[in-house]
Amino acid sequence: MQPLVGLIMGSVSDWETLQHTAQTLDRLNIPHEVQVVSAHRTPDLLFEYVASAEERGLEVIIAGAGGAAHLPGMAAAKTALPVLGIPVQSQMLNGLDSLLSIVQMPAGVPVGTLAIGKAGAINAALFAASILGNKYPDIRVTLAEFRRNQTEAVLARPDPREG
Ligand code: RP5
Repeated sequence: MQPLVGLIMGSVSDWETLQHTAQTLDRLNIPHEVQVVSAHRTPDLLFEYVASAEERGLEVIIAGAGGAAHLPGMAAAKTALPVLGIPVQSQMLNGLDSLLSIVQMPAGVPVGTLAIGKAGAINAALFAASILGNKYPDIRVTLAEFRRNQTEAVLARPDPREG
């Protein structure tokens, strides 16, 4: 199926976090592609990837990076597609560096910034589903089902002492 989401990350080391995005997209049946594209190590590839994203049929870009995490911001600079940024938890500063690098965009070039780490990785996929659900009824239905199951799972176990 034609990918609707482009999931990119600054390094293979980001996959440990970003795999949760891919798994959630799989769970929601959202076709996606995955690629390592580094803002610093492969800047030309980044520009080519993002500049051609729309004509290749991508409708959302999810970019995860850690440390001096310029990937989401630079991706947003090259496309008007929605770009969601996931701050990967860095070793030295626990991801606060990643978060601030991604969230503090200048007015005019937005990145939808998620939480640091696994929660942000999962929520980026759910956010993409919300965006795509406006156009694709199947995705809207699948997302509603995901939310319903989540609610039922919480209601089914009100007392945490019971397994
Ligand atoms: C960033 O630098 C990547 O997104 C990664 O989170 C971080 C470290 O990369 P590696 O040195 O592990 O390749 O560009």
